Amino acid sequence: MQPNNRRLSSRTMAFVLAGGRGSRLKQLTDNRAKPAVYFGGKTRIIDFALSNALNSGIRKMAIATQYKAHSLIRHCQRGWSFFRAERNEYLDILPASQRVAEDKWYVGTADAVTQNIDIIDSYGIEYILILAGDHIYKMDYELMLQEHVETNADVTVGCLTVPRDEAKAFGVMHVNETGRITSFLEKPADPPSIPGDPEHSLASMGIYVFKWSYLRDLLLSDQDRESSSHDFGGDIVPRIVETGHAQSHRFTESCVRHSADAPAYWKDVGTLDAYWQANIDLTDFEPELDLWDENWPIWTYSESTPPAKFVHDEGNRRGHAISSMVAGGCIISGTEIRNSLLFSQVHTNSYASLDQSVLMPRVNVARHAKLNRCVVDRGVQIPEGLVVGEDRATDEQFFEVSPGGVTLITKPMVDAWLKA
Ligand code: ADQ
Ligand code: ADP
Repeated sequence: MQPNNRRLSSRTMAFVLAGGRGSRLKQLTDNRAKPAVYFGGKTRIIDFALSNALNSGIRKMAIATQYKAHSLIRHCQRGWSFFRAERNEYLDILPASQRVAEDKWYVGTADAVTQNIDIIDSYGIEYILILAGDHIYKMDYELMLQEHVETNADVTVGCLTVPRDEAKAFGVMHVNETGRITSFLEKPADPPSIPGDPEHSLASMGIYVFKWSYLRDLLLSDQDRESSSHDFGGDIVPRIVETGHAQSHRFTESCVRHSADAPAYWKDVGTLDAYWQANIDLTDFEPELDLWDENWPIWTYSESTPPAKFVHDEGNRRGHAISSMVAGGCIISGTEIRNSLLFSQVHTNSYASLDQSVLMPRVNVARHAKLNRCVVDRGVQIPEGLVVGEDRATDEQFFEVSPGGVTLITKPMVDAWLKA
């Protein structure tokens, strides 16, 4: 890459859409937006998009929030407050606050940008990169910006190949040999496949690059269109595709991977099963998602904690964890832990065991508890003797069990179990 090309990122802002609920994550998003859900033992989902932007050289960011935004806002304020206006760096949190009309929250993703046009204007940027705050991946956006400029496109859409039977959840496109998008269907019931590859479709990642002056005009004209749902995938992108000026950018060209032959990693951890699997995959001998890469760190807010501690209990049972990730502040006393992921400040006690489970911060596991294939929400006190993951019918009585057999445990569920 030419050193001067890197300057595109310095003329760009990242606008992160973080307002959606993510209802397929069940009770995990009862109190927090999907981008604020914990992932990977230390971070939250939104940290991936923000870290990609930062590592790509972008120093101006805004985060549009709406649904249950409190813990998301708190996290961003604590972890992402190092931007300095005197160095021309900004990070603004933009809650839906009915800035344009008194009766309008953010109606759709495009409307979240429209309602903040004046703030974006004040950044003095040339390009805007629209990101979703709810995907796990590593990507150098500078390469996408370069393709946008080199192909003289009005919009550039990040895309990747997905199995055709999963493509219903995405915007699906066809492209020509130069990467121009020739058709775009938002969440089609019967997704078209890639020509010559009937098993796969080319899906939009929901991330877009525009020249700001161009998008600004388009949004203002879209604002009054009765028929528009003011959504990028539903309205804005299909309109530009019709003009022939929409470009695709393949994720494989711009992903950051730890070895050239490693697959490109991108996950929408939108369901309980996908969320659990992506977390547990990190306990693999060599995980596909490399969180150890010093050249592409995932930044986050983390509490100041002492190191994790493993202790023999008084009966000389060894607290130990095998093929697991254990964050700072945890105390593992006489517990056997396998293939699990423990966020900070988790305390576990004698005779307990954890297998293939994800425990969010400040969970406490009392004696004789046994958890298998569980996701435990922040702060839950697992009572003495609770056994989950051995008998599906019993688990379903009190907890949320996914189609793939993963059990979600939250505080109200444990309260109900205690009362029964
Ligand atoms: P979806 O992800 O289904 O499809 P959407 O629900 O609009 O689209 O969410 C996109 C992003 O915007 C998410 O990060 C969400 O949190 C956020 N968001 C949703 N509504 C918002 C609002 N009113 N205000 C602020 N933020 C909001 C999109 C594209 C598809 C593409 C997939 C890829 O429309 O074409 O294939 O992303 O996942
Ligand atoms: P985090 O997402 O940081 O783990 P919590 O699990 O503590 O945060 O809670 C998520 C969000 O849910 C909080 O930021 C708070 O806004 C809201 N919340 C949690 N418990 C309650 C409650 N009892 N009443 C109202 N809001 C709550």
